[in-house]
Amino acid sequence: MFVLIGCRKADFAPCSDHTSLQHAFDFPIGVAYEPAYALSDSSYRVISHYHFDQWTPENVMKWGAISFQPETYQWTEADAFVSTALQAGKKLHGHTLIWYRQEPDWLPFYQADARGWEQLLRSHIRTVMGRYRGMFRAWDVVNEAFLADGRLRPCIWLDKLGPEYLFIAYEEAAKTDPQALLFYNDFGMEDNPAKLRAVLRWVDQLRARGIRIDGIGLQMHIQLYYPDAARMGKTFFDIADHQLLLHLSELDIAVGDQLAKGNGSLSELWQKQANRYQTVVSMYSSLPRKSQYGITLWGVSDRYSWLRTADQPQESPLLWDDEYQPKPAFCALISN
Ligand code: 9MR
Repeated sequence: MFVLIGCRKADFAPCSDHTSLQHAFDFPIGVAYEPAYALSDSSYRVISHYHFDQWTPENVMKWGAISFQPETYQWTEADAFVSTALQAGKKLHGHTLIWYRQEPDWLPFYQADARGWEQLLRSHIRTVMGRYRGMFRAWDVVNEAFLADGRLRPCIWLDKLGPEYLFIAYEEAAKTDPQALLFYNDFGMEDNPAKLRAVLRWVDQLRARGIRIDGIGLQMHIQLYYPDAARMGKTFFDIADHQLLLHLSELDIAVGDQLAKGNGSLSELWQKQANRYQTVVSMYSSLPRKSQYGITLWGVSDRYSWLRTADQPQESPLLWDDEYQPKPAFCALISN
C-alpha cells in the first residue's frame, strides 16, 4: 500500500477561483446541491455549476421530502432538481433511498404484515429509481445501516423485515436500474475497522447471493486531526482491494473543535485545513483509477454547511468562505 501523507506543509497563498475545480482531477468532483439556495443565491448557483461536474441532492430526494402520504409522491422539487442538473450537463448521484432519518412522517404508522412491508420497501425503490431510470450515474441505496460496533442499526426495516431488508433493497435497485451503480453509504468506517469489516462481510454475503453492489461511500465528515491519515488511507485501499468503487461522498473538514480549544486563529486553522484536504485528496488519487468513483464536497460555502450551528457559529469546513471567497483549501486542491 502506498499512501502520501501531508506532502506539502507550506502556506497556501490566496488564489482566484477562475480555474474550475472539476478540471483539476481525473475523477468527478461532486457537490451536495440544495435547490433552495440556488434559487435565492446567485453565487451559490454559479459556483455549483462552474466547479463541480456531479451533483448529489442534499435533501430533496430523501423519502421524507417526496412523500407526505402513504405511497403517494410529490415530485415537483425532485423533478426540477434532476432537469436542472441534466440541462447543466451534470452527473447525478442519487441520495438516498433507504435511511433511518428523514423518513416520511406516516411511515411509523403504516399498517401491514411482513409481506406488505417488503412490498412497500420494494415499491419505494422501484418508484423513485424507476422514474429517473437511466438518468443517475449511481444511487446510495441504503444509508447508515450499521452501528459503530458492526451490528445493524435498529430501524423500522430491521424491525419489520430483519437483516433481509438490506438484501431486498439491493436486489430491487439492481432490477430497477441496471445501468446505475449501487452504493452503500455510511460514516465513521474510515476510522473503525470493526465497522468496515462488518460492512465488507455483508458485501460478501450480497455477492454470494448474486446481488449486485458496486461501491462504498465514505461520508468523510472529518476533523483536522481526527481520524489519523494513515488509517483513512488504509481504509481507502481495503475498499478498493475488495473490488468496490470508492466514493468520498460527503467530504468536509471541521475546524470548530480546534477553534473552541484556542488552538489557533481561524486563518491559521484554515491553512491546516488546506493541508488536510490535500492529504485526503492525494491519498484518494493514489488509488487505482478503476476504484475512483469521485469525491463529493458536502456543500459549497461555509455559510450553509450543516455543521454551522448556534454552538459553532464559526464552523467552516468547506472550500469557500461565507462571502464566497475561495479558502486556502480551494487553493490547495486546485494546485494539486
Ligand atoms: O446536509 C443535510 C442537512 O441539510 C439535513 O438537515 C440533514 C438531516 O438529517 O441531513 C444532512 O445530510 C446528511 C446526509 O444526508 C447523510 N449523511 C449525514 C449528512 C449530515 O447530517
